[in-house]
Amino acid sequence: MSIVPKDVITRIADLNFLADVYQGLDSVPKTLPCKYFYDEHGSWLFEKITQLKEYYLTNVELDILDQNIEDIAFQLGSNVTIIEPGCGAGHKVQKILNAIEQPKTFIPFEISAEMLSYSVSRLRILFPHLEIQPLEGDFTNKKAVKQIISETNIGNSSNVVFFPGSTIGNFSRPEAADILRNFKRLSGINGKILLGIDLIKDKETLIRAYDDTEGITAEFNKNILTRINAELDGNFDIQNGFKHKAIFNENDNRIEMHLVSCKPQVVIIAGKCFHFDLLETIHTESSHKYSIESLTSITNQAELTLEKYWCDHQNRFAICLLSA
Ligand code: AVJ
Repeated sequence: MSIVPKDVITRIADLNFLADVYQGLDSVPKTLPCKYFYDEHGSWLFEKITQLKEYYLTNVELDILDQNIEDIAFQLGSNVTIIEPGCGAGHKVQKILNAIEQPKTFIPFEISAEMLSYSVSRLRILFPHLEIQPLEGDFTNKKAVKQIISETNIGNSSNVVFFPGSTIGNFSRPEAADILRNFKRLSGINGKILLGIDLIKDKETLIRAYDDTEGITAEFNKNILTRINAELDGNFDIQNGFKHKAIFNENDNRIEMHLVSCKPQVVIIAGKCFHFDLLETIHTESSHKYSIESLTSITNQAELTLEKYWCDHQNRFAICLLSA
């Protein structure tokens, strides 16, 4: 880090980003954390992805919610507090808040301050009588979760942790079990977790969902390089240097997104050089796919019980109700 030019890195957020990028690109094989896809442009690209025909996940999950909303609301009970880690704009929770009887409080838990204030303002207009208590923070951080529990009285009520969208898929299976353990703490006494998972299906459908014909996912993947160039004084050749690739890793039942180097090349980031061989890849994201059985092994590890789940007719996606 000593070689970072003085005037280049000015913000703490940039420093964390830089440290993660250096660590990832010094690893063998090279990696970059997928959370850095989501700056303003990346979040917008992801919104575009959710509207692609090939990316079935979002629409199928919204349909499952719509088709089963009465039963889901019944299972969640009345007068509950809903916590949504990584809530984004809050479009999915809107359906839940509409359906349950007298929701008590909504707690959006979000790492991006801009996204958090946007979704809070939006939901305050839609639900003027609902109490909204925004929490800014990283739900993967155990310490942050502990602090929230000790500073609020979340732990003493019955809450629902809502975690839709297959976000859990971005984590390895041991990490996923850890996150569910954290959520169990957040859910309080007799707490519940409503979790969206993408189900294992044929390889072709999965790869199409992560390598669309319009190239939006490719642009989303490359956005991490665009950010490194803009924010960390990098010189990636975005146009011709790297190609988007999606593969299905059958051993781990996960889609992997990679950026493949089209040539032997050296890239400089804030003064530090990284060498890439021809066809060397940067692994940028994993998206784990589940069966109900493989989910059960994770919920067992987190000492949670799978109470009920709702699927679409083609078994593409499932919304699962877990209880503490
Ligand atoms: C937002 C993590 C659920 O893994 O399917 C979409 C992100 N990556 N296309 C996913 C994503 C490529 C998405 N999640």
